[in-house]
Amino acid sequence: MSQENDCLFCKIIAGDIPSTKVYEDDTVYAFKDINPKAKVHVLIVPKDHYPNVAALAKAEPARLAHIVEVAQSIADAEFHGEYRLVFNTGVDAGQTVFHVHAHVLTGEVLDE
Ligand code: DGP
Repeated sequence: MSQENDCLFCKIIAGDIPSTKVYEDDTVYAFKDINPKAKVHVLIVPKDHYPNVAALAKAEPARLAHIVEVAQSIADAEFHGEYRLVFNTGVDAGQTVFHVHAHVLTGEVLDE
């Protein structure tokens, strides 16, 4: 796995910073967001470091598709398969952690 020094989510994946695991396999890790914006708010990250979703899509499109599958399975379990999937990309779009992460928002009816 390629990881980066001083990356918060690489440290979470490595177990150096605690998190509440929702799902894990060989390629991705999913955990509860520390500041939930919905009843269920899960972050899904690739275990390898990519700075944003475009970099992941270019390098490993199958892993991006897998992240969507994992999001679907979380929503299937939590809220009849319906969910919002968000990738903030860039500071001005609200990205604060530069290790690509999918926000999965579900578990309740969401406002627009
Ligand atoms: P973004 O703004 O799209 O980069 O989202 C970063 C998210 O990461 C934000 O919703 C809060 C979450 N977050 C930040 N630090 C931690 C942490 O230490 N643990 C967990 N579980 N989530 C974190």
